[in-house]
Amino acid sequence: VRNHDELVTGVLEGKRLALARLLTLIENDDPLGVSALDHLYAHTGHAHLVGITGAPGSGKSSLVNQIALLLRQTTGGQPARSVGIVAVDPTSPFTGGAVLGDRVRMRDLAGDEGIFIRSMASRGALGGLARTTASIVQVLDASGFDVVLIETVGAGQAEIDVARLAHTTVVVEAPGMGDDIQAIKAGILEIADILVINKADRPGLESTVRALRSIIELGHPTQLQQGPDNSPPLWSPPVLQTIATRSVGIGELVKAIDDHGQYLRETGLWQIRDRSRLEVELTHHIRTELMERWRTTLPAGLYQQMLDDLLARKISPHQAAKRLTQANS
Ligand SMILES: Nc1nc2c(ncn2[C@@H]2O[C@H](COP(=O)(O)OP(=O)(O)OP(=O)(O)O)[C@@H](O)[C@H]2O)c(=O)[nH]1
Ligand SMILES: [Mg+2]
Repeated sequence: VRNHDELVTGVLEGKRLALARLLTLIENDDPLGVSALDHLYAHTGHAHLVGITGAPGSGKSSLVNQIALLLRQTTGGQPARSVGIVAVDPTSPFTGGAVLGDRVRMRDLAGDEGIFIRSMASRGALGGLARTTASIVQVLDASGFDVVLIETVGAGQAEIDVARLAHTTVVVEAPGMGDDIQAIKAGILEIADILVINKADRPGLESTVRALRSIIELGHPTQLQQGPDNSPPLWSPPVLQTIATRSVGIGELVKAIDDHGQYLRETGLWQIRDRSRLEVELTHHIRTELMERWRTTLPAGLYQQMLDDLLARKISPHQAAKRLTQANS
């Protein structure tokens, strides 16, 4: 894959080599990647973007593998779907057999043309984790994958931002984590459309189920199934149980993901979520553009001078910012 057109055509045709090449260009902030993205953008907007987030080791990768395997089959009246997978900063690999005990099925996943897996290290994301992930997801979307699964470790704001890229966010917990309600990050629960307690074969399941259900009920009273007046019915996040290593509960999880997608489309929330996501992206690009323009016109030395003055308490940060932004206008 040499030039721009070849890259764009290759991605639109779902060619793996072109896909891999473009994703690398994007991760490296290469201008060729940016211009290819510009051309691909018109072809995005079809994939169901599903975020899978949760504490380290809760079984996200195992679940992603299982979900992908099931989506490749015709299930519950749904046709087989192609699946793009983005794993952000994975500590456990998707390929190599360690994730799935069943090596035969792992081989199926690795050799399946309808599945594309991309792992990215957050440290390597030059343009910021959320933005680089957004671009990678756009490429997979344009390439025609029906579902894009995005795995992130739910730890900080960056991961929550990544989760916000998704139409549907699945938060994965494991038994024991729910014992201490304080330990459950409110921010993570806030973004959950579906809650999964994986490792349901482990002790402590009941108390985790209870803890999560009570938190959900606080945020989503069951009496409020219908919102005020003509507003769409509210979505109450289901609390599901899975054993990823034994393929238990995966059908219910995939059904919940499909149901949520259908709910978003029927209520018009799909569009609303897309719009607010795109607004965040637009604002980011504007900020970057303006900063770059501002830097190039800044008088030499003024920035360092202002920093020195700040340090010496001669000027406040607010005053310094004013001086710096007015210097070039
Ligand atoms: N007992 C049990 N073990 C599981 C289950 N699901 C996953 N595991 C194991 O838990 C470990 C972690 O699983 P992963 O799928 O790598 O978890 P992860 O959340 O992706 O981990 P990170 O990406 O490192 O945050 C592996 O050893 C899995 O085999 C389950 O349902 N039951
Ligand atoms: Mg993982």
